[in-house]
Amino acid sequence: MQEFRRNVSISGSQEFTGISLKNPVRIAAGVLGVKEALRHGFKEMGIVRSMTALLEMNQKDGFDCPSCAWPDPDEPSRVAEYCENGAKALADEATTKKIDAAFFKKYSVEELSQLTDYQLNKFGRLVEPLVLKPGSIYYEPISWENAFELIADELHKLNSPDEAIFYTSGRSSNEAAFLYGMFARALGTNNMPDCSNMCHESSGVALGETLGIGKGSIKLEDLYEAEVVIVAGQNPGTNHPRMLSALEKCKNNGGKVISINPLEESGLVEFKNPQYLSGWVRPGVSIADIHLAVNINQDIALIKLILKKLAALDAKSKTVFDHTFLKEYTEGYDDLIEDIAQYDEDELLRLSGVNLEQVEDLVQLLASKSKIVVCWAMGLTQHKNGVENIREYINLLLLKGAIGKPNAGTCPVRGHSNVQGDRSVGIMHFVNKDLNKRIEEHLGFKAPEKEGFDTVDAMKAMHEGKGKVFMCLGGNFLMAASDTTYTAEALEQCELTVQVSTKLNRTHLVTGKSALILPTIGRSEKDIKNGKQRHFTVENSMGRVTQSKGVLKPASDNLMSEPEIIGQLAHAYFQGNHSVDWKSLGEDYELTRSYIDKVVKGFEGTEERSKGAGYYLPNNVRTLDFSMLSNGKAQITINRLPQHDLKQNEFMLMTIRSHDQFNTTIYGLDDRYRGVYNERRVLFMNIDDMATMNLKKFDVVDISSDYDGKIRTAPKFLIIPYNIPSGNLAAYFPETNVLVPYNHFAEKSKTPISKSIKVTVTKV
Ligand SMILES: Nc1nc2c(c(=O)[nH]1)N[C@H]1C(S)=C(S)[C@@H](COP(=O)(O)OP(=O)(O)OC[C@H]3O[C@@H](n4cnc5c(=O)[nH]c(N)nc54)[C@H](O)[C@@H]3O)O[C@H]1N2
Ligand SMILES: Nc1nc2c(c(=O)[nH]1)N[C@H]1C(S)=C(S)[C@@H](COP(=O)(O)OP(=O)(O)OC[C@H]3O[C@@H](n4cnc5c(=O)[nH]c(N)nc54)[C@H](O)[C@@H]3O)O[C@H]1N2
Ligand code: SF4
Ligand SMILES: [Mo]
Repeated sequence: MQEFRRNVSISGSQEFTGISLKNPVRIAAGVLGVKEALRHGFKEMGIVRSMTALLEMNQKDGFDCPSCAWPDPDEPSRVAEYCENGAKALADEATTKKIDAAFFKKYSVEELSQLTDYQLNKFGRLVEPLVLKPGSIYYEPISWENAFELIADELHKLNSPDEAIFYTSGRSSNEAAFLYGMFARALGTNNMPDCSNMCHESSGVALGETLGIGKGSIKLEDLYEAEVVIVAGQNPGTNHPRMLSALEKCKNNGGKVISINPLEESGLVEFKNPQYLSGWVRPGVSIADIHLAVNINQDIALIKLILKKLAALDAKSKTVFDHTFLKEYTEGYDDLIEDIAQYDEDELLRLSGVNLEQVEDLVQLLASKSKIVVCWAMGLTQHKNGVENIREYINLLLLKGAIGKPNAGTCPVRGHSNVQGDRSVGIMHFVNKDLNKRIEEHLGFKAPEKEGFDTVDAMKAMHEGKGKVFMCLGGNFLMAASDTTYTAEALEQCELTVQVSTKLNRTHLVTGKSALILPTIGRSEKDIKNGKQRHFTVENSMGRVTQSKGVLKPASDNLMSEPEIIGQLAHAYFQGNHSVDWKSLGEDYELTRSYIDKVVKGFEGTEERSKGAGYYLPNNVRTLDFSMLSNGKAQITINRLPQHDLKQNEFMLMTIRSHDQFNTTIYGLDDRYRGVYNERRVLFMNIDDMATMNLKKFDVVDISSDYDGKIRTAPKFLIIPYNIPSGNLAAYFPETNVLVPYNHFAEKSKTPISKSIKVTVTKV
């Protein structure tokens, strides 16, 4: 085991917690969902606080749900415009439990690191700024002023601004993200890795290359009357629960829903809508009309098979593909037809692992429909060929002319509630020349023109001692990034690590020589300055910008808002010698918005326009403008079949979320939609594979990966027999991140291969 400067554990306890199995709950939401939501809320924050907050969540004059980025309807219902997991996220943030300096005096980082992530999160909210000094194992209180001075000093000591790295997790507001990104640039670096590097970066790249914008094209309402909605590599019942209401509307209007997923995820199978009274009594509706149990990372084989079959039908009738659309708006059709001709249908079917009749059913359906939406998430992005996966689905949409018209198009379902907004307002490691020009014009400084580090490069730079100050605006970098051991070693190399956070996590415990925790105000809390309540703005998964205003009393009087933290830090660093008045911007969000308005294209008039239902940012796909692409056309692409080269004893492992977690924040130990209770160290396996391996239910195994001759092991997992295609395995993230090699990632997007890790399983 790696030796760390402080004697910390990078996993915490790996003891089993007392598993029990039940039949998976197939009906998502419904009565149980609401009950679960209230149970979590009442327990964590008390009845009054829960009800006050829940009634204002996702309402026009309230706050945006801190959980996922699924959009709210134009006219939110006054009751229950939230879901179970939104309520859990709220309860987790608005908990009345707190950890102060006395707590950290009692428990050292070494002791705390022995606990699980679940235990760490449960302690409650961080309520005062804390410092971990070189050589010490105890956090102690520090004043805000001294904290900013400490960071400014370390930044001044750097040989180059590129030794500083500024990570962002997607929960920050547009205002905070804008200031943060501008501060990094003012300092002189584009080192801005963000959680989307590990998330939808593959989508951004694929969409940018083919359609000219790295975002989806549909609006929420488009789903309601779509004829076919394909949900690929996504588990909405857990991760975007209210999406099921939109899919239900689609079905009520006669639309068909197709699930493409190695797992039959609950919610897509049966769903009860808690918003309607009828949802309390009638049986659940089955959402998915066809479920294709594709093998992990064989979507390209499956879509090629579908395209081949559609092309054969089109060759006869010329009505299956939209030839008028193809001619006018796309490039690459002939090459694609030539390319798919070379594949053997039986081989594609074998690779994809799906059932032929179901493929035929889907082909028949697609042949006659053109209002088609493809929704996807991490099941497509987190593979070596993540970009190509998405491009292949886009091919299907383009061939059908299902782009740039109502009820059709692309829907990458974003993760964190404002991950899309953060990117829009300037959190990016690459250079945008137009943005830089506007920065110079309106903020009066020259932004750097050298590309910065994304997540993978940031890890490498720190590991090599080239990244010395690592600041995180939210998130839990250690547990979110791949290759936990490597990432821990990387963090250790830093002079200073700084976490702007709401809750305790492992990145606070495995740190640079010095470390700071800067506690901040949560989404649901009132952000009051000089007696006036401030609000901020966010962008949802479909590109709509709205306001968000908290309603609860903050966890402590000693919290600082994110924009203010950045403003004060920039002020401490520049000491007033800069073209930007950072301190005022951090305090006055209206002033910040007036700069966003000028500096970021599409945000003009954001102050006024973000009120009420808000406004949509420009989207060239919606107006069929592909002028930014080669020959002004949307691009049909040629994508290769993935090469896995699995050895005989190797399986393909995907690392997924349970129903009781938000990324690295573990709310509880149950995954009731998969029937697992009170344990997270589980490995889902097909029963035939269990028989071949001579394994029984609850046998204990180690999981290992071997990349470039390096063996990485996640020890002690319980075998669970599960309905998963043979050869495929599933386990939870982040416990299995140790297995993901830091240097294996998607081509072009550098998203770690968290959904297709080659592993072996050994009984212990
Ligand atoms: N409650 C809750 N909500 C969340 C989150 C959370 O942790 N908890 N996280 C948020 C974030 S940041 C994100 S990015 C999203 C994540 O949302 P999802 O992407 O839904 O999350 P995952 O659990 O990673 O699920 C991936 C799904 O893809 C499937 N899959 C895996 N590999 C393949 C493949 O090769 N092909 C196909 N077709 N399917 C595959 C898996 O079986 C699984 O159903 O959710 C957001 N919302
Ligand atoms: N193996 C594997 N690895 C993965 C994935 C996977 O599917 N498999 N998914 C990847 C994906 S999609 C993502 S997005 C990343 C997630 O990576 P991150 O965004 O880095 O991780 P989170 O777990 O969302 O961050 C949780 C922490 O954020 C802080 N926080 C919460 N709310 C706020 C707030 O309002 N402000 C501030 N400042 N802090 C706050 C809390 O302290 C909390 O502990 O993980 C990635 N890693
Ligand atoms: S669907 Fe997502 S944004 Fe909407 S209430 Fe649920 S968790 Fe929150
Ligand atoms: Mo994500």
